[in-house]
Order: sequence, then C-alpha cells, then structure tokens
Amino acid sequence: MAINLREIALKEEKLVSGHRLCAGCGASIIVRMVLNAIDEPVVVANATGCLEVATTIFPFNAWNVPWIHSAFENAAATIAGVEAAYKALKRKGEIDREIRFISFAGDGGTYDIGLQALSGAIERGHRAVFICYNNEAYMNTGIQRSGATPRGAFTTTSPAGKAIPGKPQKRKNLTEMMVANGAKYVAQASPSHWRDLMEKVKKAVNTDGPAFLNIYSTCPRGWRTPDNSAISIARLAVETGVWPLYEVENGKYKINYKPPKGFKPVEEFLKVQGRFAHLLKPENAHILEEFKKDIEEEWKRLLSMEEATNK
Ligand SMILES: Cc1ncc(C[n+]2csc(CCOP(=O)(O)OP(=O)(O)O)c2C)c(N)n1
Ligand code: SF4
Repeated sequence: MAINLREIALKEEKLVSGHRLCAGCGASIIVRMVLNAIDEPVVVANATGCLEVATTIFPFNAWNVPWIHSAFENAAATIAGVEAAYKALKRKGEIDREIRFISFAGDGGTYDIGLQALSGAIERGHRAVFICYNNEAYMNTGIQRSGATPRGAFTTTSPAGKAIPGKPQKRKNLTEMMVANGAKYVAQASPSHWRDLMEKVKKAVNTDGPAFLNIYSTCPRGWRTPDNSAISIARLAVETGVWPLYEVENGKYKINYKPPKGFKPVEEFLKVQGRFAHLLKPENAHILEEFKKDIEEEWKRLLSMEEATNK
C-alpha cells in the first residue's frame, strides 16, 4: 500500500497537459493524483462540469484512459453500467483482466443533481469509486451555490450584501450520507496531503464494493484566490478544521489528521479568499461565529464517532 514517489514520477500521465482548466485549478491536480495512484487499467465516467468541458474540447482530449462523458446528473449510473457489463463479460470468460472503474463529478454533480444516481449505484453495490472533486459551487456555469457551498460564502446566487451575508445555510454533509448509504469505503481527502490522498485512492479501488471519495478542490476563479494558492489554501482548510481528513472503512471511523497544537484560527483560511472577505467585517461577526460553530460541532462528532466505532 506504500506510496513510492519515484515510481509515481516515472509513470505515464493519464491526464495530460494541454487541457483548458484555469491555471491553479484543483481539479486537474486531483485527477492526476488519483489516476497515478492506481496500478490497474481504469475506465472513467465524467459528469458535465469544469473538469469535463475543459479536458475534452473537440477535437482535443487530455485523457489517456478510456473516458465516457455523462450528463450532469448520471456519471454514477454510467460507471455502474460499465461495471455491470464488465462483470457479465468476466462471468462468460470473455475478459479476465482486473479493471477499475471511477466516476468523477463536481459537487453540483454529486451533492445535488447527481445524488440520485450516486445513491442508487451505492445501494446496488457496484464495485466502483465515486469521486467528488469538491470546489464548493457550480463553477462551470458561473459560480452558483451548491449543497456543498459553506455557510457565508459568496456565490452569484448567494451574493453577500444587505439582504443576505453570503449563503445562509451550512453545507450538506454528503460524506456522512455516503456512510449511511452503505458505501464500503468513504473518505475525505485534500491534495495538500497528497500521500494521504493517494493511499485513500488505493484503498478505494481495492475495496470490494462501492467507495466514495470527497476531495477538496480549490477554484481560483470562484473562490477569488491567486492562481498559485491551490495547495496552500487546501492545506489551510485541513489545518483550520474546515476540511477534516478522515476515512470510514466498513463503518469504522479514523481521523487521519489531528493538529498537534490544535487548529489554526479559521480567519487564516478565510482572509486569503475573496469569497469570504465580507465575513471578516464587524457586521457579519455573527455568521463568522456560526461558521466556527459548524467546524467545532463536526470535529466533536468525528472524535466521538472514532471513539465509538473503535472500541
Ligand atoms: C440537467 C442539467 N442542468 C444544468 C446543466 C448546466 N450545467 C452544466 S455544468 C453545471 C455546473 C457544474 O457544477 P459542478 O458539478 O459543481 O462542477 P464544476 O463546474 O464546479 O467543476 C451546470 C449547472 C446541465 N448541463 N444539465
Ligand atoms: S472555474 Fe474553477 S473549477 Fe472551473 S476550471 Fe477554473 S479554477 Fe477550475
């Protein structure tokens, strides 16, 4: 299971350069890490969204693996169908290779419009890895809020102003929904902690059943952040408790990062992003307090789940 950086560096890239994702987009970094962590041949289904449109502008294609475009709502159904066909061919003795199946979708395609297909695929027990590259809004169509958008964030459909201070609701806890849905392996990861991320990918593809990875994906355009900050901001999200790294294997919780000296102040994460600039103004102090409370409650919950499931 160990990750060897030299071996990874020598591997052929499976998402090649020349795609048109924005400079500093987290999505391409994540896809390269995911695909480089897998040794077996891979088939990918990819929902509509930034990753899909920017990597497959006709007549060009940046994917070095079999790749299927799915609608915004059904990447999980697409890969479930491919996996079912593969199993049937294996049963008939027409194929004997080990192949892995992955669907990639943004948070819009996972938390919201793709949730039904995802939930069904997990319930039916398809052996596939469902990956959300989570940039916390509908970026491809111009930064609209999604179920993953955190409380207080500015988006074009939750603009911060006199009427509302950014998105009023806290984000949906999709990772927990996937645990409750019965996925065999569920994890949250961040590209800032690349070894942790790649080990989780290896575990996910080797799970005999559905696996779900929720991966934090910075978006310079939607988050109003500099192009060179994808990794540093993802790291701050982990170090401030905004994006806890944890995994749930057959119902057992494991927190993968516990800050040795406690979490950094969340302001360090917020102040480097234009989407949160208004939260640091005195008139929005109450939203900032709620934001902090959301983090504390989730952390407490995770600690107690870890304790309860490892007795
Ligand atoms: C059924 C349907 N509704 C709306 C759209 C328009 N649409 C295309 S991409 C997109 C947003 C995708 O957001 P997300 O899944 O979060 O991926 P991102 O673009 O942020 O990477 C929308 C609304 C669509 N293609 N299909
Ligand atoms: S808008 Fe955001 S998610 Fe889309 S390509 Fe640009 S940086 Fe990536």
